[in-house]
Amino acid sequence: MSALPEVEDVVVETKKTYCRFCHNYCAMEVDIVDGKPIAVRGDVSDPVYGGYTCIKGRQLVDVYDHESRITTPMKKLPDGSWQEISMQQALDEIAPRVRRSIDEFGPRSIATYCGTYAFQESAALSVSRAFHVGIGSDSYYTSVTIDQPGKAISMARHGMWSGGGHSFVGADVAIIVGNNTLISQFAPYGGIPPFSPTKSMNEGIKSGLKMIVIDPRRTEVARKAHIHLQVRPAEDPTLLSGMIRVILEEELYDKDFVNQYVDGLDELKASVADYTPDYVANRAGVPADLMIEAARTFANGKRGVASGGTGPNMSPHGNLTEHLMHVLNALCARFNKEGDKVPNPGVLSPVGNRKAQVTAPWKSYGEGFPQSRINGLTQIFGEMPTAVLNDEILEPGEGQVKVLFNVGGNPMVAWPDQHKTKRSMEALDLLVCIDVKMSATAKLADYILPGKMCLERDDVPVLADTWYNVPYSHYAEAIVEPNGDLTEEWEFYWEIANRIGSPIKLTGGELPMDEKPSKFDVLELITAGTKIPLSEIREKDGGHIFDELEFVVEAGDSDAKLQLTPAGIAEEIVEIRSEDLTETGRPAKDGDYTHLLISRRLKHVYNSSGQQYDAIKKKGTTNPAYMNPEDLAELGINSGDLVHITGPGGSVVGVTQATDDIGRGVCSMTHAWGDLPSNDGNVREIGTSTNRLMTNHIDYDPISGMPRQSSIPVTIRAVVE
Ligand SMILES: Nc1nc2c(c(=O)[nH]1)N[C@H]1C(S)=C(S)[C@@H](COP(=O)(O)OP(=O)(O)OC[C@H]3O[C@@H](n4cnc5c(=O)[nH]c(N)nc54)[C@H](O)[C@@H]3O)O[C@H]1N2
Ligand SMILES: Nc1nc2c(c(=O)[nH]1)N[C@H]1C(S)=C(S)[C@@H](COP(=O)(O)OP(=O)(O)OC[C@H]3O[C@@H](n4cnc5c(=O)[nH]c(N)nc54)[C@H](O)[C@@H]3O)O[C@H]1N2
Ligand code: SF4
Ligand SMILES: [Mo]
Repeated sequence: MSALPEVEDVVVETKKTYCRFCHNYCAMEVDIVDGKPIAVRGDVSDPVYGGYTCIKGRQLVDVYDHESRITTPMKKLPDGSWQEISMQQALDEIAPRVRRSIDEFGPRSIATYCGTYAFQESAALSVSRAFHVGIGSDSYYTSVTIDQPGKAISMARHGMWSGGGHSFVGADVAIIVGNNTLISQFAPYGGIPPFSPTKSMNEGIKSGLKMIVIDPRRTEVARKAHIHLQVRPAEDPTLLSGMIRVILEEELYDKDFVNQYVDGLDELKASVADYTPDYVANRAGVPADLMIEAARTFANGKRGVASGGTGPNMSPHGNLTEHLMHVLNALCARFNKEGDKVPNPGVLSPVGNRKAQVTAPWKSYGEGFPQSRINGLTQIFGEMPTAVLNDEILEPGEGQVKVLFNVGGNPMVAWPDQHKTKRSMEALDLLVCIDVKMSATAKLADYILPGKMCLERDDVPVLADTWYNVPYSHYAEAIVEPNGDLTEEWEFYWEIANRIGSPIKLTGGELPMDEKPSKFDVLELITAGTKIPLSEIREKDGGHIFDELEFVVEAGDSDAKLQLTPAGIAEEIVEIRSEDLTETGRPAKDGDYTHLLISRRLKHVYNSSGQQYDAIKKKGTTNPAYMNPEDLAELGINSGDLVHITGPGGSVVGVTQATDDIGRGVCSMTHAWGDLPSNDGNVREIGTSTNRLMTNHIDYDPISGMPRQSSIPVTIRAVVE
C-alpha cells in the first residue's frame, strides 16, 4: 500500500479524499506519514471515478511541499522587496485599509475576483459573495464572465425546461460545439460526462451514439465523432443557423412539442432563411452535404443533446451560439418528459420539484441591475463583468475600484488585454493575492497570503453537484497538517469581516463572529436545505451514490414557453448574414490578418497552474503555437521555430509546433502561460500569454464585455533568430 519501505516505526495511514487540482474532483487515497502526504493514487472503490487520476492530480505530494510553494504570508515593502510576516499581522494590516477605502471611496472601491482556485474551495464563492453583500459592494467578479457567460445569459433569455434536458448517457445523438472533454474534463451541461469521458463515449458509440463535433481543430473528441464539422473559427452562428434552417425546411422538428411549449418559430424561420447550404459552406468552410447530414442526424435521433464549451463562447457572438444550441434542443424536444426519471436531482441542491413544463425566461442583466461604468455593461447573474475590471480600476470617478482581492486567480495571464492588466494591477491602492506560488499577478501584489492546498482542508463538491449522472457526493476532510501559516479563502473574508464589523449571511444563516466557525459549520450554512444533510455525506468514508434520491418528472401546470427569438436574437442572426465577405468567405470587417488564433487546453497543466512540477515539465515547458505544416512551410520555418504573433492588442513570441489537426490559417494555442511582459525572453522555458493579443475595447460582447479570447485575428511572421 505504501510508497515507503516497511520500516518499523514509520506509521503510514491511508485516507480517502478527492483531488481539487482541477474541478473534476477525482476520488483518491492518500498515504500519510506524520501528517504529511507521501503518496496519492486513485480510489478504485469509488463508484463514480473508479480510480481515475491524471498527471496533474498525481502531483499532489509535490503540490504540498514543492519548493515553489509559498508557506508564509508576504508583504511588499516600499523598496519592492518582500518581507515574511504572520497571517495575523497581514490581516491586521489589511483590514483597516479596507475600512478606510470604504469610508473614503465607498464600498464599491472594494472588489473581489474569484479565479479558478476559488471554485475548488467549496466555501469561497458563497462566503466572498456574502462578504460583498455585507459591505454593500457590487464589485464582485469571477472567472465565469471571461469563461462561458453565454451559458447563463442564453438560458435566462430562452427559458428552461424544468424537467431537465437529455444527458449524453443514453443519447443516440450529440452535438458538441468547441468542447474537448477528453482533455479538459469539462462539460457541465449535457456534454460528455467529464468524470469518465472515454468510458462514456466508448459505451455510447458501441450502442449506436452518433457524435457530431463542431470544432476548427480535429480534437481528441472529434477523432471519435461520427461527423466532424471542421468549422472556420467564429463561424458557429453561421453553421448552426444553416443546420436549423435544414431542420425547419425539412420539417424534422417535433411539431407537437413546439406547438405546446415554444414561441417564435416563424420569426426564427425568417431569420435563418438566407443561410442556404451553399452560403454556409462558403462562409463556415464546411462541406454543404456534411452540414445537411449533421442536421438530419441530430433531428432524427430519439434522445440527444447539443452543448458547447469555451471555444465558441470566447469567439464573437458567443451568446448567440449558446442560444442556437438551445434552439436545436427545443426544436427536437431533447427534454425529460412526464414520468421520466431524473438521473441526478442534485445531492447538495435545495429540494425542488421537476415538472414537465417550461420555466419562463428571466432577466439576468441590463436595466435595473447594478451598472458598470464601462461600455454600457451591467452585472450579469449577480456578477460584474471581469472583462472590464481593469477599466473599473483605471477609470477615475465614483465607483472606481481601489482594492482587489484576487482569490485563486491569475489576472496577469488570464484576463484579456495583458498590457492593460499590468497597468491596472499597478494602479490599485491594495492588491491582495491568495495563492500558492509567486504567480505573475502575485509579483505585483501588496500582500500574498498563502492558501491551503486541497488535502489541508475540508471540502464537498458543491460546484459539481448537478454535473454528475448519478446522485453522488463526497465529503473530504482535511487529512494532512497545514504546511505553513496558511488561510482558506473563506477564512480570509471572515477575518476581514470580523475586523471591520461587517456580517456574512449565508443561505442557512449568519456566520458567527464571536468565534471562528469550523469549515463544516460554514459548509452546513451554505448547503442548508439540501436533499441529503451534509452530516450524512460526511459520515461516508469516501464518495457515495445516494440511490434513495429517486426523482421522477411530474406533470406540468404552467403555460410558459421557451423563446426561440427573444429580443435581439433574430436581428443578430440577420445582421451576421448581411456582413460582407471576402473572396475566401471570411467576414471582410476583420480586415487583414494571416491567422485566427483559437484557444485550447493542455492535459498536463491547468491554466497557469502546474507548470512548476518536475513530472509536468517533462510534458513541455511552453504553450506551443500549433500550426498547419503548410503554413510553416510558407513562412520558411520548421516545427519548433519561433514566430511573432501580433493581434490588435499586442505581440508575443510563440514556439511553433506542426500539426495536421488544424487547417491552414488557424493557430491553436493555450492561454495562461508566461509571465509579466517584462519577462519575455525565455518563451521556450515559460511560454507566453495569448491575452496580450487583444484589447477589450474592440470586438467585445455587448452583454458580457468579453473581447475575442478565441478566434483572435493575428498576423504570424517568422522570427529571424
Ligand atoms: N485568451 C483566453 N483567455 C482566457 C481563456 C482562454 O481560453 N483564452 N480562458 C478563460 C477561462 S475559461 C478562465 S476560467 C480564466 C482563468 O483565469 P484565472 O483563474 O484568473 O487563472 P488561473 O491561471 O487559473 O489562476 C489560478 C491561480 O490560482 C493559483 N493556485 C493554484 N493552486 C491554488 C490553491 O490551492 N489555492 C489558491 N488560493 N490558489 C491556487 C495559481 O498559482 C494561479 O495563480 O482564464 C480565462 N482567459
Ligand atoms: N487539463 C486541463 N483541463 C482544464 C483546463 C486546463 O487548462 N487544462 N482548464 C479548465 C477551464 S478553466 C475550463 S473553462 C475548461 C474548458 O473546457 P473546454 O471548453 O473543453 O476547453 P478546451 O479544451 O479549450 O476546448 C475548447 C475547444 O474549442 C475549440 N474552439 C476554439 N474556438 C472555437 C470556435 O470559434 N468555434 C468552435 N466551434 N470551437 C472553437 C478549440 O479548438 C477547443 O477544442 O477546461 C478546464 N479543464
Ligand atoms: S487534476 Fe486530474 S486527478 Fe485531479 S481532479 Fe482533475 S482530472 Fe482528476
Ligand atoms: Mo474556465
